[in-house]
Amino acid sequence: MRRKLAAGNWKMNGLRTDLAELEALAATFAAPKVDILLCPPATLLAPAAACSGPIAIGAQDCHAQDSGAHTGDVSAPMIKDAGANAVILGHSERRTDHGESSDAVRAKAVAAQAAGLTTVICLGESFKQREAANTLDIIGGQLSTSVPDGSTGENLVIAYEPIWAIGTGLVPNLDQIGEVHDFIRTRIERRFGAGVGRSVRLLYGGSVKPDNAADIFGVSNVDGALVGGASLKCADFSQIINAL
Ligand code: G2H
Repeated sequence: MRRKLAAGNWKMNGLRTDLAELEALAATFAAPKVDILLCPPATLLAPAAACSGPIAIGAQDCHAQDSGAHTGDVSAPMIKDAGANAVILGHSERRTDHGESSDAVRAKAVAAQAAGLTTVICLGESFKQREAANTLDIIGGQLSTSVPDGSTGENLVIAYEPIWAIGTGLVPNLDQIGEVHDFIRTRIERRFGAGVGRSVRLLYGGSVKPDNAADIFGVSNVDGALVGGASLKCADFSQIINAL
């Protein structure tokens, strides 16, 4: 039985004063019935980990190497050292803004899993690709290349985030969400075997809000959500978590 997971992605938002939202969340969910993960910007990882209580803390990216001459980058061991235990990888904003290929995402995931981090690997099609009926081909390709061998139900979470749904208020219909999640489940069962394949959690991401979360969580093979804008405020994120 997979434990539900509500993950928040603050993206490039958050100053130290905003940790009050995390503290409020930790107080609200002192004994959570689901797993909760919050991914603030790198500057807040250590202070967030110090005040997050039962809420796990994750980063939003990492480098593929553990250390070295890579100005501005943060490595997986550094993230672990800051008190975090997860990292989002391959978000479409990284793939688009930083030209990250699925090969690059896999290299980062290998490093992150070796450092003991859970990797939340993001996949998603553009609107043009969906209109051209290429969604499953795109997702299948990203999935096979981005996810490393050796992944398990403990160190891998997959987030399906259609690019056109991110921050737009647009959401695929429930059949479309179910089709992609079922497809991902089938693929990972085939690759990793039924045991591991059934233990990996699949999240939906893209404009998840308090008013649509319950419907989305009712879709087969949706084990939770990766939430952007609505994770910034405790009140909104709490409603989404309670819908799980
Ligand atoms: C998708 C999501 C979080 P939002 O990027 O990863 O953001 O919920 O704001 O669409």
